Amino acid sequence: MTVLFAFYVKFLPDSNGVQAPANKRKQEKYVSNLSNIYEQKLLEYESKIIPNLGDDGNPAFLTGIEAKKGEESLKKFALNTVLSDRMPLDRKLRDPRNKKYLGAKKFKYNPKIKTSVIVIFYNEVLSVILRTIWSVILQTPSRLLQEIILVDDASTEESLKGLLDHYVNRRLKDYNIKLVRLKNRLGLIRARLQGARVAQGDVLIFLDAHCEATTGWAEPLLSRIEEQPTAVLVPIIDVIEASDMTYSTNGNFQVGGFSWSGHFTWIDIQDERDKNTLAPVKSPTMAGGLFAIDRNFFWDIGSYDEQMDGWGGENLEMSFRIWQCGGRLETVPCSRVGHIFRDFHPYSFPNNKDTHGINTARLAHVWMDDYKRFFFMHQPGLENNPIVGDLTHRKQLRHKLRCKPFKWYLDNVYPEKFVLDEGVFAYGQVRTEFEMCLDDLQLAEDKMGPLGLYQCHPYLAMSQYFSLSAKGELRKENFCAEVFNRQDVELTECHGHKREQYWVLYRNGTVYSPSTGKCLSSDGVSNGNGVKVHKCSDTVYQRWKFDNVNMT
Ligand code: UD2
Ligand code: MN
Repeated sequence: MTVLFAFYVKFLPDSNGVQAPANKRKQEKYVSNLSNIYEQKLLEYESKIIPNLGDDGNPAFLTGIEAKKGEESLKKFALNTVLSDRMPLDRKLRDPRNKKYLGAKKFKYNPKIKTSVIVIFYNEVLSVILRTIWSVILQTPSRLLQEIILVDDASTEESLKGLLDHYVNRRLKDYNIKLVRLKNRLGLIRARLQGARVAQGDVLIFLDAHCEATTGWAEPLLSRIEEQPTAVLVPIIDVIEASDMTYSTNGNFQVGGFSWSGHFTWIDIQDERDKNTLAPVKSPTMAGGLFAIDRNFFWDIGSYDEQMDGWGGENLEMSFRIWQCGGRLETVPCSRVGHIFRDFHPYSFPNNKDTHGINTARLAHVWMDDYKRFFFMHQPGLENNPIVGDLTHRKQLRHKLRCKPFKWYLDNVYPEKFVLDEGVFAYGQVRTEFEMCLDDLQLAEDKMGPLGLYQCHPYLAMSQYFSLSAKGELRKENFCAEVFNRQDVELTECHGHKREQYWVLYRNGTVYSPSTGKCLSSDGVSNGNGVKVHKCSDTVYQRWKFDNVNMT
């Protein structure tokens, strides 16, 4: 193991945090005693591992008191840590790649470059981190693996200190593992940067500390970078269940999108031809945790925004930057890595800062040009807030790299993205003559619910922002007003096929539903309830006024 003194390395503290005595001989004895203690601990831990548990990625179960403890740990850490501790660290997984293509000659890769794999962690479970490392060691041909770099973002968890050092020294001594200990918690963005700074491989592959790499995962990533160093690649991210560690392959894979509120979303592949191919598929954004990038290109294109703190936003920042500044982002379907998706963050953030919001405000200012208006409609409090910090360096970077405008990105990389106020018939608040407005009634981003009516807000809030699209959809970002049972109007996922999601706006303010022959009506609807379609009548209840109308 190489321990990097450039950063802070805690020298084998004992579990009570007692410091070693100064005298050299005594110190050597102390270290050897301590090492024995860790070895004991490790042997005890290893003796409890249940052979073959979870093999092939099958669901794993414990029984009795351990099962109960496991369930409790799931509530506390969003992950069954007891189960993970009992599963072999080198568990075998099935080859998750699509068998249909495996024999094909052109999918035999033979890259000649090496990668550094960078795994950052803050208070993750030791067995989960070790399983991540073992999966990389076992699934990556050694000729392709320069090193594994572990970056500890100043974890406070005791098992991640001396015991982890000991494990790396003893059990992983035949592999090139570097352990970087950060003195203070820097957040995942700067932690990754520290890892990248010591990396020597031609390529950097970043992984979260709760992943499992599978057969042949690295070769197609490295091959593609060898052929096209400006391509940044994402494997298919399969799901490892947090409750029973099942490895589930995600059949019809998706690529990355984003919402105007600044969140990463999964989207279906748009081009039908891309669904059944093993060739890399264009991806507008990436989830952020698992990706491969040429090391020089990583630095040339501006690595990360070092002023981003904590968690969140860096993935969209990097995605937009890569595309706008001359790179490409692609998902590689025959490279697959499992990731434990957790229901909540098992760790807290210093000062409870909304780092996702602040980081996204930074990227919106730097990369999104005028389109940042949509993000700040969701987060008005961040628009002119000094908490967002100085942006000079990132703006200079954009200038220096002569990056393209965000509009170019939307038009060329993500043309499916619905822009709320472009190419639409009308947009904004939609009011009745009684100062009531259409309102999504705070519909969650992924659920359907009634299209409601609510007192108009004096300022424009996203819950009252609607567009009448070029296709005649009365819609939010991804949800469209659809008539059900010929009377109720629900917001549901847009399907793009008109039918009950088709609306026509007349000059007098009537909003007509051709599929039912009825009109959108506020008649008898009280504050906070759903609007209906009724037989068309020329009454005030069927007149709607959009803030902005583009009809001629
Ligand atoms: C997703 C990404 C994650 C990151 C994040 C946005 C995937 C699968 N995961 O969230 O990599 O891009 O979106 O920022 O794409 N960590 C630290 N220091 C901290 C907090 C976290 O080192 O202060 C580590 C953590 O131990 C983990 C990694 O950062 O290894 C990512 O954190 P996460 O797993 O909680 O994020 P996730 O998967 O929800
Ligand atoms: Mn993660």
